Amino acid sequence: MFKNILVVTDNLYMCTNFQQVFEDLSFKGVRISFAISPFSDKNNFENRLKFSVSVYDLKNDKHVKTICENYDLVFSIHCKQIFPKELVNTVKCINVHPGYNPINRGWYPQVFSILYDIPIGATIHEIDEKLDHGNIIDREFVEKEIVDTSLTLYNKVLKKEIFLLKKNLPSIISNCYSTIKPENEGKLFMKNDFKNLCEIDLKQLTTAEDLINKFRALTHNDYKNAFFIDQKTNKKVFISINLEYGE
Ligand code: 0FX
Repeated sequence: MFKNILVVTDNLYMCTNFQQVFEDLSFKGVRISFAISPFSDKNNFENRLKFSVSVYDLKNDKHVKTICENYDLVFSIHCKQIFPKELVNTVKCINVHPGYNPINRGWYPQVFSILYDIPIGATIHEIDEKLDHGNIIDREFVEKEIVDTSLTLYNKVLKKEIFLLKKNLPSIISNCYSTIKPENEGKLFMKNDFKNLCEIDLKQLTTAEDLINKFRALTHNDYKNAFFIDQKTNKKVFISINLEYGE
């Protein structure tokens, strides 16, 4: 049984849900602490969570040493920093990933799932030295519909992550879970792959289907993702798309 758990996160919604799942399962004699990376704002987290969080910079050796000395299980719940090898080789580290490993490794999996028509889901896995790569504890697909945009598909993935956490947290904390090895190296998309998608070339020939899928993949709430440059004003013009089923 793990006794001292640290959750490192940069996602308030997932952090709140993790905390709720943990509380509902009422583990006896298990201490849990929460931390954010330097990418997040401590005041913002503490005001919303009503408890204190530490700030750990996983690029700082002293911070990593502190984690290694004080915790026996560390979760990455959408932490924006990569766990360094000193950490993953010293303490059991587990990641909750908004994609189905190994086919959706890396950044913004639902974006690439829509764009390249790849299946999508969520995964809980052990962290090794490579990104979204370690042995898989559990994973499930979510259903993608033709009217899904990045936002609606992302929301389904987060729901699946919470479902998987409820299902697997007892065996993970009791250290009696089993794992499977990812079948292959899968696909890995990085933040730059996303950035490179955003500018639409007005002269590029494509099919209507591919263009609609690109707009679906880049429509996420108020984020200004897809854009083209207006020839007259030289200004960026941002684009998002709305889809709904008819009768
Ligand atoms: O926390 P998170 O949901 O997840 C991301 C990565 O996808 C994940 O693989 C990694 N483990 C984690 C640490 O970071 O990311 P987010 O909250 O920054 O963004 C959520 C979604 O919002 C994203 O999937 C796509 C969308 N988005 C985000 C930004 C910043 C956009 O469409 N445009 C943006 O500029």
